Amino acid sequence: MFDLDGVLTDTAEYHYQAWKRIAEEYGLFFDRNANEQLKGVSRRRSLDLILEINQAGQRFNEQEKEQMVREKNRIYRNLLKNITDRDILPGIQGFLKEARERGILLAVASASRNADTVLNRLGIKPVFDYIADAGQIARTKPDPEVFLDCCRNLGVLPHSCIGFEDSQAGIEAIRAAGMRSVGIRVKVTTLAPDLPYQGTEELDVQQVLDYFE
Ligand code: B16
Ligand code: MG
Repeated sequence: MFDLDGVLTDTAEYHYQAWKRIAEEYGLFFDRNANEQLKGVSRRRSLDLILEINQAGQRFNEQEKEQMVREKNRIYRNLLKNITDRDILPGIQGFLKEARERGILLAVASASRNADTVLNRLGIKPVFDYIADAGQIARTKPDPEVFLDCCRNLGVLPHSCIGFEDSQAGIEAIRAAGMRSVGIRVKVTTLAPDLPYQGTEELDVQQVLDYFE
């Protein structure tokens, strides 16, 4: 099961640029370090984290917060127009192809409501047996809900699944689901991935399978 942003492609930069514009517009502090905390968490939770960092939770009413989230998504979706299959991270296409040839079921477990658009633009949607719909997932990572949803829809038990993640929240979600985790350049603060890699170009199907055998 694959996370999208940071594992299949790197949309984190676009998320960052969109939030940065919102932060500037509303006079809030936001930098790349703060952006790390936003990886893998939902759009609304991302805004709440930015407001927490700024101790500004009370400064905006609910309507304003909804407006900020809407605006951020509009900016982000505009940036997504730049994405093509050249944005698939190195090694990913070969890795997915080999896994598929070996009959391994593949799913996308992303917190992004834009996952479908991104996968379409990357041209890799048909590779997957199931793509979770973030709009139907109530609890964001580190809650295991999105991974358990994938297990249910693939008809497999969590302990026989491997999750690929780049975020700390994602690694915690995989662990909470009862699955094994592969980390892609995870900035570990609490829980380390079972099998860490420094980049997608290092991924090797046989090595991953041997490790979790
Ligand atoms: P959207 P992932 C996550 O994707 C991003 O890492 C996170 O930064 C973003 O806030 C979240 O998707 C929601 O995205 O605004 O498009 O619904 O890493 O879970 O694939
Ligand atoms: Mg991610």
